Amino acid sequence: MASNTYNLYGRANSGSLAVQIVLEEIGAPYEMVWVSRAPEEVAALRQINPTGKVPALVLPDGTPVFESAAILIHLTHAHPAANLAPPAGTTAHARFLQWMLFLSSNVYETVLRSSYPERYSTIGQAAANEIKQQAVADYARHLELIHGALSPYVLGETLSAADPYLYMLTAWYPGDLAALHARLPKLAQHAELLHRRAATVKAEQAHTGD
Ligand SMILES: N[C@@H](CCC(=O)N[C@@H](CS)C(=O)NCC(=O)O)C(=O)O
Repeated sequence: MASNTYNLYGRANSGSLAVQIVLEEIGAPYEMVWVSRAPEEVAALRQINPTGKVPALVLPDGTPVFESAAILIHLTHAHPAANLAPPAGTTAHARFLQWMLFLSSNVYETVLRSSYPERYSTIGQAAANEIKQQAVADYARHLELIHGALSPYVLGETLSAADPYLYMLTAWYPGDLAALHARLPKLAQHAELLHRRAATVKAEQAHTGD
């Protein structure tokens, strides 16, 4: 009998959190495969995801998929009954794709630039401080932009896969998160709404530690 179970490759406090929340929201069966930063575990992960990063999702038919936005968008298509995205081809779906790609290519990018600033210069650590400062400023600017759209969710009244994604990325903000929430109250309300959901609670329990 064919399996209907997903395998989610993740690491505590990493991008696998949003995918796990969405799998929980859907109610799809999945197993977590925790990958540490140990070189042998990262080498094994490269068999699934050649970039050596998490998250990666192995679909029930055995196909591995990487890139968080692609995984999340795929899950909304594979499980339409969960209603985590508007129907494909509609204007509302165009808006959904816009924010998914914005989160992936802008917000997630600033997470990585602020977490690994030494990778963004040929002089490594020597430039890390300035690169990180600029990344944190860009991070806040991107969150400010999406804040303007929140009502209370990214797409309005209905939760979508963009919401756990935004929730995860906002929580990682490396500046003063309390000050950011005070300045962007709809972002604080969004975090509160998402934090209370049973799917988030369950995924966050699994995602503690490193
Ligand atoms: N564009 C990728 C980024 C994934 C990514 O950078 N993941 C981080 C964890 S949040 C990672 O694995 N970092 C390890 C490294 O860069 O060495 C995605 O959206 O899935």
